[in-house]
Amino acid sequence: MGWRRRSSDSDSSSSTTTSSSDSTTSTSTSSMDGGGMDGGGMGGGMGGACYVYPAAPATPGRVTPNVSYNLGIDMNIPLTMDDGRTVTMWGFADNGGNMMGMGGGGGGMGGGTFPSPAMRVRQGQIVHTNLSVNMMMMHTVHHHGIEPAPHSDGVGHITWDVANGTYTYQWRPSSAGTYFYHCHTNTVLHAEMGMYGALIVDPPEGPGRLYSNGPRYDVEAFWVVDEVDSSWHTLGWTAGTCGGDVGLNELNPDYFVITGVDGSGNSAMNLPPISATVQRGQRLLARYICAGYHPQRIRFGGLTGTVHVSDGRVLPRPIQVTQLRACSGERYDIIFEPTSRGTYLIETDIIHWVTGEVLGTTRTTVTVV
Ligand SMILES: [Cu+2]
Repeated sequence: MGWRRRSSDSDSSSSTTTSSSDSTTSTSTSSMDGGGMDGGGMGGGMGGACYVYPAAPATPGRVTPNVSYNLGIDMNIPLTMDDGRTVTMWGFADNGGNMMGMGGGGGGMGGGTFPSPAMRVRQGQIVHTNLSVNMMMMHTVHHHGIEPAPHSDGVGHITWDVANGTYTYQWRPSSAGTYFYHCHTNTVLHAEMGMYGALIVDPPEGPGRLYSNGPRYDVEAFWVVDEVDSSWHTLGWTAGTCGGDVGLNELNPDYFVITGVDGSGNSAMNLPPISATVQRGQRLLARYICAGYHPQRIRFGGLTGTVHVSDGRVLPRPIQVTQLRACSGERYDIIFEPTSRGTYLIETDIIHWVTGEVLGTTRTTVTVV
């Protein structure tokens, strides 16, 4: 199913064949250089020369959902950094679904935010994510850690990319915890550009417990930590996939963000952006997502937390931690029960995966009253 891009720009006579049984499409190469910049910069709206755009198929096995999200694309989301500079992010827009905000960064003209709005569903519900793309470009929604049928998995090149039209990803979460969703087309670039959001799976009884018969919590915090290499943020959506080398093997981040806010603390204007306040005796559930590419180390500023769930699966035994290391795509559900008043600094170091150098640090706080 789906589409395949040509093997190289120079393969000018190639034909592209869909593998689904219903259509076969041949294309000829346009005269455009498909070297990755044909998206025309930040907006990236024009099509990639090496792509074909089949219509979105019907979702196999489609049934009536319990919950639906209707997503569009926004590739012009301004994010203001600590130093006053604005970097363009991409994201999903909630075009009528029942999504909740995440307190993210800038809002784009197309209604998108960075991070994209969070999805929140209950274990066992049938969910439809309807992604509409109408701009001669391709994107997907991959619900990371969920296990749908292959045609609803949203992994570009392997399952369905959405070009012109609307495709419904049908899925049903089987395990409560913290997940995230992201675009999986030209993933190295599109995820870096910000095309992701949190995905919370509550137990069937709803929020307030981490999982069925699991620990309760009173307050939630979303710690979604990422790095930004602003030199990537003028590329078009096909960059690097049509034969050109645009340097996507070199990620040199100059900004470090937590839940859509530059938390590098490199200006006097910086304030802890997404601070949580909890009363003594209450339980704080921190939903931590490593959304970057470099490894991270999150430190809890003197608080001790208990990890109950990792990557959407309950641990055999809870683990007490004062810090954690995480790699790309990992999630941890950590419960804090602070007993002393104070303000605790939650810092996440972004660590170069080869040299071990700390490239930057994001900061937020937990205030115990
Ligand atoms: Cu995308």
